[in-house]
Amino acid sequence: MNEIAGTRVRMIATMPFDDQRPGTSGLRKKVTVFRQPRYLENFVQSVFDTLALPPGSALVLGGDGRYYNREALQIIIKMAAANGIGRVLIGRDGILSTPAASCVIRQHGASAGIILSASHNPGGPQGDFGVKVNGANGGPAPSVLTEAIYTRSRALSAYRILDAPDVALERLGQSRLGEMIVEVIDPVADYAQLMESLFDFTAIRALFASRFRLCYDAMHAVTGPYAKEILERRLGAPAGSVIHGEPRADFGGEPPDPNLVHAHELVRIMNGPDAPDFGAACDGDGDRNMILGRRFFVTPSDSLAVLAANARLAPGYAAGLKGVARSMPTSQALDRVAQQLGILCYETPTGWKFFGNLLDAGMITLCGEESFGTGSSHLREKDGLWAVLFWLNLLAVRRQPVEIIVREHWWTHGRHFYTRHDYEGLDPVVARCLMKQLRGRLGRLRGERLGTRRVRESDDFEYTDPVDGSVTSGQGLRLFFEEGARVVFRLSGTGTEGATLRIYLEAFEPDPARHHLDPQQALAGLISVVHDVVQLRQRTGRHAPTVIT
Ligand code: VG1
Ligand code: CO
Repeated sequence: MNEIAGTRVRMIATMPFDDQRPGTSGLRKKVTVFRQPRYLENFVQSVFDTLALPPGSALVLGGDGRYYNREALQIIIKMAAANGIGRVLIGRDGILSTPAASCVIRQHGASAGIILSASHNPGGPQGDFGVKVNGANGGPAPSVLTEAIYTRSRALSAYRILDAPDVALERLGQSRLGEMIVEVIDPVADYAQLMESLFDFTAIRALFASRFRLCYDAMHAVTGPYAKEILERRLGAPAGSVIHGEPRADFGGEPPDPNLVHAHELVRIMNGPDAPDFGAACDGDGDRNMILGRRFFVTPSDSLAVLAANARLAPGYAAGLKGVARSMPTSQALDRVAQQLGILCYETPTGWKFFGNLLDAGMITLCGEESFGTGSSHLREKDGLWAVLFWLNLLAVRRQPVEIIVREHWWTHGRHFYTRHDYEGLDPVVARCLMKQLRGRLGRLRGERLGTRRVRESDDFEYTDPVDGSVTSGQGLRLFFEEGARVVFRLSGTGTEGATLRIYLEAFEPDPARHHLDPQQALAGLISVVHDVVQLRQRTGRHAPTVIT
């Protein structure tokens, strides 16, 4: 046993676990799973072994404040010290939103980061927990690395931890743990400064000084302190503009998921008689966003396209966009903007990690996903508050209602009707079998007429990264119909219970006379086609999706 400055490094024998394969966004499991003896330790040691950081490296640590955040952090801090990390930067009280962690890694030149979050999944003792690993660029570890971590986790026989008391995380400043420096930092400062450098805060302050009103729902999650500092203190939004701004370990008992179902109070306010001009919400760890106008919902795919089309209005993007990217299931509204701007639009698999190379190589400036994720080259995670500030900047310049801005966008570019139907909690065997059989039929479906539409093309999405040439296959089954309509089937990689089937539906409508339609109505034909083609009811016993977004 080694002695480090009076504290002992202990090697603890562990048994490998076989279920520590990270999914779309880190390792996500029930809290009860993470609290099993040696479970967290096993994964974290696998991370340290795989990263193999040079001794003395700096590591950023923080989480979304959910149940088990603090206990897990104390374990990770002691393991970092025992694994030769030179310095850890930790958000006060163990708090860092996912985008803020990305920001801190980049600004402080850290070699890596570990973010504790299960994003928008429920919190509390019976809820979910998660561990994400980010690299020196501030972005999620690429698949090769997460696979290597998984391989290591199945072979590990011992982990290293410092025998030391817990570290105080309440006060800013430096302390020592063995030979490692522990630096507790303000979780908001670096991030808020970055936002000020990108957007026209003077114009947004002037907007708030007029009669403009905002309702921002932090969903009792990590963005509360960020939103209060930036929106209320720095930008002058009236006190109370931020609702549910106190972070809680169980997010107030509801999933911190910014959609029309879970952000119900915000939705009620925005649909009410005296609705504010602008509504927004972010998720548990602050990387997702939902944008609302008065009695108007902006789909994430449209939001991304509108931001791309208006990017020059924000000082940080005044020079124009180098290129853009969207995850494959995200609607093709962005592609039309890119075409008009004369820039390339890349199509990547689901998950933010696939944008990292394109951003690092300077090939894209803006990117996003249909799942309420939007971001840019300013850091390497999707960024909820950033999207809200981008919209505020746009509204401050254009001084038009959100709804008018989106309708004008449709008028110019045409409307991509879009919806996602999720079937949650399916029997994993049934879900896998459904996908397998559809995959087997893809070729035969080509040219066939389904309902009123003909299948023009079909495939199983495979991505070749244009930067490093790596190939990622099996990323979603696609049916392309005539006139740009499309259906995509994929299984979720973030759930912790059963399997979730996601069905993404899209149809293009150039005719402004039809732009007022409800997406469920406009897509009704495609929806019924989908049910028939995979015999959804017969196989799953479900008559309707669990969640529609
Ligand atoms: C979901 C979304 C995906 C997103 C991921 C992580 O993944 O569909 O677009 O990148 O969540 O977001 P899946 O595999 O369940 O479809 V977050 O805010 O949970 O970090
Ligand atoms: Co999230």
